[in-house]
Amino acid sequence: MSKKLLHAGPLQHDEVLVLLTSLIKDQLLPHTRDAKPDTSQKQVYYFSMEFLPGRFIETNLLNLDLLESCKEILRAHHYNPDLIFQSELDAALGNGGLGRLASCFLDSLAALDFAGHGMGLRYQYGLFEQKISNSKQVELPDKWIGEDGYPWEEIYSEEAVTIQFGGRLVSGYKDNRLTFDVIGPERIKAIPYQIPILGYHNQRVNYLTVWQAESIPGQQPVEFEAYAKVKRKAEEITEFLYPDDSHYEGKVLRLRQQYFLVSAGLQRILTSFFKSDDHQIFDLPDKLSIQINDTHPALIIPELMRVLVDNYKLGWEEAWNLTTSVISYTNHTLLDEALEKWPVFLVKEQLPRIFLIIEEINRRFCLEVEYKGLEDWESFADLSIIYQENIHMARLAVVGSHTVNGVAKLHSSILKNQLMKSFSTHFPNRFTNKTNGISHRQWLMNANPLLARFISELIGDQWKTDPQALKDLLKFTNDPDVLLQLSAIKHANKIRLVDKIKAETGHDIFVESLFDVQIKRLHGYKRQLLNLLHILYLWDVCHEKPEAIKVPRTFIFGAKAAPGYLYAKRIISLISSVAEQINQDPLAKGKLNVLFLPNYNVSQAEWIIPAADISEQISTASKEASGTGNMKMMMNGALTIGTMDGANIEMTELITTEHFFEFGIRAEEVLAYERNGQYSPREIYNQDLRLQKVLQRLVDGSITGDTVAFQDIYYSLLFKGDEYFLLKDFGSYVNVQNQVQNQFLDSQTWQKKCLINIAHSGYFSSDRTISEYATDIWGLVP
Ligand code: GPU
Repeated sequence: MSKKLLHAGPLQHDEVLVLLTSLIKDQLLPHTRDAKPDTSQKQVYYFSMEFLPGRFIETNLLNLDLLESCKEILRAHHYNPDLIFQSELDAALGNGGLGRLASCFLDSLAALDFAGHGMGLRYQYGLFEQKISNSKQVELPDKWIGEDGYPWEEIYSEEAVTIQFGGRLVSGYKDNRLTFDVIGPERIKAIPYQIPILGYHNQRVNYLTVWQAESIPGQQPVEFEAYAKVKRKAEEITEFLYPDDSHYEGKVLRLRQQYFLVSAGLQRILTSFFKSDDHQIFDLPDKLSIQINDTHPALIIPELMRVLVDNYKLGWEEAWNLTTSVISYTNHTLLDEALEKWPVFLVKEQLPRIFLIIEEINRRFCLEVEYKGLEDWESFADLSIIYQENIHMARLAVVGSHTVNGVAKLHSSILKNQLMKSFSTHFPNRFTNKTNGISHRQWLMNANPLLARFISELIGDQWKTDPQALKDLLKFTNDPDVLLQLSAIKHANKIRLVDKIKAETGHDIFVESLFDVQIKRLHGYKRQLLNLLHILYLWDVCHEKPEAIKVPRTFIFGAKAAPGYLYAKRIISLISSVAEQINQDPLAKGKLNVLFLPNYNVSQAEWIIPAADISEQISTASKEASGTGNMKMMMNGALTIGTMDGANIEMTELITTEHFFEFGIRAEEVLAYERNGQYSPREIYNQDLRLQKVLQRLVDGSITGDTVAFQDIYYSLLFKGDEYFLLKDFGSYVNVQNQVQNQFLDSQTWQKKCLINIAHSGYFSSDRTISEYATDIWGLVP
């Protein structure tokens, strides 16, 4: 136990947390059923370079059915449970949607009583902490592991494995087989740490295993400098998370991270598999499924082949059948800049045997296609896994998996019918859709206890284990009392947020205003800039026709930009600068308030989402694979303003467009413009006076007093083609935003729409998503 607890007197918040954590970990876990994994059940491993669990204390208490009683006891002893829970560190081993999805999936796997585990990396530094200084993003290291380690994890030093990089490949011939030996490889130790993932009221315990790299003692050269270098080179593998979201960087360290994860993870899985005496290698597909979260862990395909062929001496065909039966791949983006392509020379140098296997996979695949006739393919250029000195990881992942899925209907359909058309023609049954989901335990029960309690008062507790039962709320759509209470809950959540923001930033927010929220990573395609253009427009209205602003609004932004993504950082500067000007403009007072909340993360999201009135999901159609923030806000009774993109489309199918603020051009139109190059932002600009005024503000000095300050952004829209079609969608966005304010005036109708949104949000529980993966991809029996 922590040394800190040895003082006399009342316990500090973090000390109470230490006690609660140890209580859960040490006392409760050994009594739960699967403290030792039951290997007769098929095991699923979710391989991901990112996990974004946030804090565990409330989740674990909730799952153990101790949350309410624990809160009561704390209150009885004059502790504020919220303050205690908030003293837990927020583990940010991920960037955004992809990592958070992985964590929601682990939560659902355990809740549905599947043996489904996570495999990831234990980065010493998670996603950077963001500060805003002089309107600019500043990145600070996120040292999330405390002095006493991380309270939820357990180290298993004795189960460390060795990972090999580099070396010289020597082929030979033995027992009628080709053999491959790597001479003089660099060897690095991988140490597993396990974080328990508890099921909801079902006593299940699964694990998230995260690996840490260390140098191997005894191997190091004795000379100090050489020793330090070797140690450094090993440890740097798990030193930090690459802060890029949906963007790929061909850095050798990232490649080493990826191989380190798959090689370590696979060794652990196979060791545990063979612990059961009756398990034979050919049983693998019956006992094991591996899901890869985007292509980041796609090297598991050649790695499993290497192990089966070189270590277990299987023939290529046998090994290939096992590999493709075990592995399946989820694609999370169509954006070209996010599709990983590893330079051949890097892979050859770092992983010589793996490279050879990829070449062989590719050789056989190309032959197979050629044999069938090349007609579906333009040329080898669009089918070869290795092309122009690059390894196309998405192609490798498709060829080496039995199932490939996208994460929302539209995305899966573009993936199948456009981006990977030739592949889906060749493998007609391989492509499928699994629309994303979110954990309703985390995002409704934990984040919004007031709403959760109210829902249970109305329809009982069934929705907690069967979220689609939220539909029972539809009975109350015309009940004025219920709608009034719903509005009171939103109000209380808004006060909770306002107080917190006041305490942390000193900023005053008008609670009665409409809270208009855009929280997500900063990306050109997510179009935070379009939101800002609308704000600039409203600012003009404040000056020219103030009576047109009928509803005061608070715009809330939260977003981190990848440190190397300069355009995204410029938009953060712009938002912060505009916020500063508007918030001190007397003519905007009581009408417009703009906030950029620094350091957006999972814990912040838990405060903001229950307080949102409007959820901004305004990506350029076809660019957002799914989105999951859209689902979280819907479930918490916000109305969505959005384009027909990602899961927004399914949302409107559930609730009808009457309960959704739709705007903007459709995906087909965007894709057509991209093909024919005929989009002209200039033309739109010339015809829209509002737009002219708004864009002039970027270069007339009215934001910072400096006319060149935002010239680059102005240029990107007017002279550099407006890649994300902001000007094209500006008019319809402004119009629909105007409908938003008109409808907000009629509180009862508004609340009715909120209720309808909540009632249909059960479909977006990750329990539904995971059930679909389980049945359709992993072949699990519920
Ligand atoms: N996404 Br690829 C990430 O967050 N990071 C990535 O590296 C890649 C995708 C997101 C998608 O942008 C988002 O639309 C989706 O909802 C999420 O993955 C989960 O599927």
